[in-house]
Amino acid sequence: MEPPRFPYRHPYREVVPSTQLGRGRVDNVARPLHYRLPKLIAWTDGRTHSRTISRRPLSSTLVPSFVLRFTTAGESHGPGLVSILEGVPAGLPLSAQDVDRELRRRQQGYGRGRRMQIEQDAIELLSGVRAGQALGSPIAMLIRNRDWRSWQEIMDPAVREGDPAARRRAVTRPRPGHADFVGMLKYDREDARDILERASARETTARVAAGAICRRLLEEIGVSVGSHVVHLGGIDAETPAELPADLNAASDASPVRTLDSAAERQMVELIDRTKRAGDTLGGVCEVVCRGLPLGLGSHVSWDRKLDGRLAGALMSIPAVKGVEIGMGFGAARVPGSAVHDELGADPQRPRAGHVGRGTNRAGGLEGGMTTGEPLVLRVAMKPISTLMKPLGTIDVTTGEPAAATAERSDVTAVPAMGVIAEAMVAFVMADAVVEKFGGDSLNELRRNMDGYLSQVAARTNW
Ligand code: EPS
Repeated sequence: MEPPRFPYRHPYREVVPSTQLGRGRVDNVARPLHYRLPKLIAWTDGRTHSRTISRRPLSSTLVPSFVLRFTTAGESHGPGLVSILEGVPAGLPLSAQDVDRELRRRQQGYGRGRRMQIEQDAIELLSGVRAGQALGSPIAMLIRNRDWRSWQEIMDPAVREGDPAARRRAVTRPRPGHADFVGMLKYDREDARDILERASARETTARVAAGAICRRLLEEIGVSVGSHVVHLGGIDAETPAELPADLNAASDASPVRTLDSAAERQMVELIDRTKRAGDTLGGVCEVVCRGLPLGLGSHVSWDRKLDGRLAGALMSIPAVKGVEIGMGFGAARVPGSAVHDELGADPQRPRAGHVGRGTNRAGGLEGGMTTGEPLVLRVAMKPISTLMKPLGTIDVTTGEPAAATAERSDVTAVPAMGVIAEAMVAFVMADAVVEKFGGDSLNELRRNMDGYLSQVAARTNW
């Protein structure tokens, strides 16, 4: 695969409320949120600066998060999935449809198996939202598995008469590349189903639900997150010099979520051929986040750097094996003059500190902080490890050589992975926004962000 070509042009318009420009305001303080003490300090000459004292919450995710937290629960063929997101400012306009739209996007994509025809993912909002607005309390969502109907006997949480006989379809031939084998030994289980049900990528439904709420928060401050497939199973997609302003409208229109129609045809054919061969395919998605103000994240400590927070979040997606930021690995091959983005004054770019860079090889991050340029990340997924023409393994009941279990599965889930990657990026960036601007309510967050942007504007009024 060719190294990614940079720069792309990412057209977007910065939306800056008029209150942000030119004037400082006496906007005293954001009240402390659970984990931090944000303070916006106003000077008599109208300038403001913000100070933040952060304390890390006990995070239940892999990723160091500072204010937002989410956790998921649920097995692939159990009764349903649960997603709980905490730390969302009160007053965020929110409906179940906002989340369901994203869940539907995740279910699309050529190459999925029959399961996606069975499920019609939608949330039931259990808490944290009233009359279309977030309350600031934990938001709990339930997504029922329609396939549960066919699995009640096998997945029943209760002991059934005749157990363990009723559950004889035990999975004992672990799939190479899956969590099956190590999970069975580590958790002392005899049936790999006890592992694979939770290791299943079905769990990503609950992530997309949490990410959809984070996306709503970002939208409120003029930030968008989109993705497209740039590679699938050996086929590169041409990326246009200018990405469409509405990236997802363009990529979602393609069955493989790519912007290159010639590559799309080849990818679809390849998926068909691979299915006939009983094999699976991986690929690469690009995620782009536009409209971010400069200065989210921090250079001061390892766990506050956004590079690590983003890479950790993305690498936690099942089957993801690599993340590149900007030029990524390509930056290691060429001299610095071909890597770093030169700065020039640009009065049209208030969110980038009135600086234009011309190129965005850094992918929107310097020193672990946003530069105000679009955030550009590439995420690589390995092929799914359930092969209909199975690889060799052992039967753990006998230790004898065997063909690995071949359960119904997908040929590829790369198009869906882009949507999941968007959700994880939305979570990390929404966390960084609330970390920087604080606020128990959306109004408070907006005021703090306005004050910060006025301060930046005052410093860069060249
Ligand atoms: C998956 C196997 C397939 C996928 C599933 C992930 O499910 P099943 O075994 O029921 O056919 O469809 O993905 C989803 C259910 C989903 O919602 O994305 C696996 O083993 O990881």
